[in-house]
Amino acid sequence: MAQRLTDDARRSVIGDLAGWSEVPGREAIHKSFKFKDFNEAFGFMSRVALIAERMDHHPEWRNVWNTVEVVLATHDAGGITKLDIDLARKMNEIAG
Ligand code: H2B
Repeated sequence: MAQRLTDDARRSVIGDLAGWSEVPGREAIHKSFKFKDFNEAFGFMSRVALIAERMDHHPEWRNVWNTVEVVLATHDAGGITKLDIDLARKMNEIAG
C-alpha cells in the first residue's frame, strides 16, 4: 500500500502544486478547476477519468457547469500519498 507522506514532505510538495491546498480538518488536498464552459469541464473529467482508472486511484469530485471541484486522498492509507500528488500533477497538465 502507498505510504502517507510525512508532514514536512506534504507541505513542501503541496507548495509546488499550482492551485492545490490542504483540506482543513482532513488529510486531503483540493483544487477548484474553472473552464470556459461545460464542454471543457466535462472533457477534462473524461481525460482524467481514464488516467485515474489506469492508476486505480480515483478523485472525489463535483461538477457544476464550468467548474470541477476536486478532493484527493488515499482512502486505503487514510491520508495523502504519492498517488495523490501524481494525480494532482496530471490534472494540472491536462487542465493546461
Ligand atoms: N482511490 C483513492 N483515491 N484512494 C484509494 O484508496 C483507492 C482508490 N483505492 N481507488 C482503490 C481504488 C481501492 O478501493 C480498490 C479496491 O482497488
